[in-house]
Amino acid sequence: MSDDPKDQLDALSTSFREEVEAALDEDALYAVQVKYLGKKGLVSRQRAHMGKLAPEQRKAFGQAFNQTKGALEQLLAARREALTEAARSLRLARREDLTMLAQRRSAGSLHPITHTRRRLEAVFRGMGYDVLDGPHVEHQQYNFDDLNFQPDHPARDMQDTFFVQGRAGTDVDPLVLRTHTSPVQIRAMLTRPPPVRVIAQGTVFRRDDDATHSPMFHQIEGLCIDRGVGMADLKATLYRFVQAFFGSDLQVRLRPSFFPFVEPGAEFDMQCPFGREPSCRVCKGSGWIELGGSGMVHPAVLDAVDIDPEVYTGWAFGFGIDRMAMLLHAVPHMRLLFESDVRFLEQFPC
Ligand code: FA5
Repeated sequence: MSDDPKDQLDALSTSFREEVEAALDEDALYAVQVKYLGKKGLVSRQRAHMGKLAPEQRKAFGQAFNQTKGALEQLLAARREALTEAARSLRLARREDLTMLAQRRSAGSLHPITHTRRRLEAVFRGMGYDVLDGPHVEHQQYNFDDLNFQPDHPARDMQDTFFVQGRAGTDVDPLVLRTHTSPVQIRAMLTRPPPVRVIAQGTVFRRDDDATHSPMFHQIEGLCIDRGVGMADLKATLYRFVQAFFGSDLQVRLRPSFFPFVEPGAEFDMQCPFGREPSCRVCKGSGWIELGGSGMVHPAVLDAVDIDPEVYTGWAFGFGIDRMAMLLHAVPHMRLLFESDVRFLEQFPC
């Protein structure tokens, strides 16, 4: 290399440019920066020549040094920006094709049964009830025996009930797919000392299949056990529930009925929220909608769970969540609720 400081500066400048071009990432570029422009870098050290130059040369060299250093710094900054941009493009290209058209993503929504169930639960939670669920595969004892179903009750027939294991009269503990949420009454009373105030909800199974009956459906059930509880409390609770759920002053009525685990037993109806139009699709002009079964817990059931019927009384009710959703949304066939057809489900923006 020539001894002339200006020539040396030019030579360093050339090799700097070559090395900057050759640097393919930020680390390599930084190494070039340190090598040439760092405190003790090759270019920085050229400044030392100033002291050795004659005064008339010193000024010209000083200017050339500053110009060269400025140009090299600019070059470095431009290369750094280009490398950062290239790295960003590479990252994006690896992740996604930016030229592809955006696709509409559907956010999904709650199933109408889930939506109805959650609303029902919220109403009863607000009244101080705990919400429970029980196993779908249930002991025959809890599903039938402890609920005072007689051994020859038709509901125990294989035509009505899915038996999972064993049958009455054999040694094997008979298990069934629960046919209603009422066995949760037994489970609640066996595990909680009175007073008991619970709601049981969930999936139940029967060998039914037509427009308004499905082999798998959902029920919600209320149970209250305390001293001095009577039918008036049951009716008042149902009335409060209907008001809270439907948001208007609709009446409820009880009609005598039979369920083995309540005495007296009653069907409960609510006034039709759509009035009493002869053409009403919901109540068919009667002005009343049948919701489910209810009644005072039978003393035999209290006996079965060791609660003294002389001290405690209680009421229970239960109804189908699917039927309620069908009534409210004018769903013509129950199967529609369980076929997972998006065209149907999209009509419920829950
Ligand atoms: C019962 O299941 C009683 N456990 C209810 C009860 C609880 C009475 C507490 C007294 C005290 P029932 O079999 O009527 O009752 O059924 C109750 C509701 O479930 C019916 O009103 C109906 O809405 C619904 N339901 C019954 N079978 C089906 C089915 N296959 N598909 C859809 N919903 C059904």
